[in-house]
Amino acid sequence: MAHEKWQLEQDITKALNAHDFTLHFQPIFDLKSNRCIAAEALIRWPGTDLRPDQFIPLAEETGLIHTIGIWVLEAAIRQFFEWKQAGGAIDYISINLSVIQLKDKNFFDNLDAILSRFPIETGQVVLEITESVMMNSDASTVKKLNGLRERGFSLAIDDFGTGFSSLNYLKHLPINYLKVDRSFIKGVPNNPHDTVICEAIIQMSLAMELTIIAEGVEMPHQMNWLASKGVLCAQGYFYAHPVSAKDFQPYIGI
Ligand code: G
Ligand code: G
Ligand code: MN
Repeated sequence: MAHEKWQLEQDITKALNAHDFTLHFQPIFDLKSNRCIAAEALIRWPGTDLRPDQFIPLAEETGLIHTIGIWVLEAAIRQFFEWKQAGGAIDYISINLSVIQLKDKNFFDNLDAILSRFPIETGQVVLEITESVMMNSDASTVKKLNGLRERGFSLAIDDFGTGFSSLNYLKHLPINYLKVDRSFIKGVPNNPHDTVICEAIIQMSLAMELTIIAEGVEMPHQMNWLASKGVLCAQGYFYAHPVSAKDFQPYIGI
């Protein structure tokens, strides 16, 4: 096991040097117009069958996430910049950020360097952070999240609903979006528990002026229920799987 981890760490380092990683993009749809309005960038490792939930946790453990994470930010922001330049009809790009990345003292310098090369509207970038990490955030993390907001970025809580024991933290964090975890979306509208939880999350987000993005929408009845409750955005296999940059372009008219 220890050996496997060590091997994986070596392989990640090699893959970074060889530029082996790539990004896929999952369309995010507007429920009213039924059109693609945005994309979530998701890292892929071609030539292996490793999924990000297999190698991102190790990257977080070893610190390799700093290099991977900056690569993801640069690749996603560059792609968004190019799509905008080409006249793509895309409102924003959503990028997964590991909170550990914020602990790198060079993080903001690296980020500012990316923004100077690809001068996008930072208001059109959503940074997704998982809920469990948000809940445990210390004062210095909160300060850095505020630093991201000051630069204009929007912040989303990813996998919302899977890790909460207190909603108090929501009041103290500079959040704009909630991405409702697909484990709840799965059961609507047939499973009463999932449905009640989703209704509560929707009510709360309205009161707190947070925009909901429903994840993992696979069936038309889920989509219809969400639309009837006033949810504005959704992603999932019902609309589209994550696809390569080239295959994403038709979704935004280029
Ligand atoms: O699409 P998928 O199976 O690949 O993603 C699995 C998990 O990996 C998701 O929870 C997603 O948030 C995470 N993930 C995908 N891409 C990235 C990335 O670029 N950075 C981070 N930190 N997590 C990612
Ligand atoms: O945690 P995060 O939301 O970043 O995870 C995105 C993950 O969800 C990726 O692994 C992506 O491939 C996966 N995904 C996207 N849409 C669907 C869906 O409709 N159903 C399921 N089961 N997984 C999905
Ligand atoms: Mn995500």
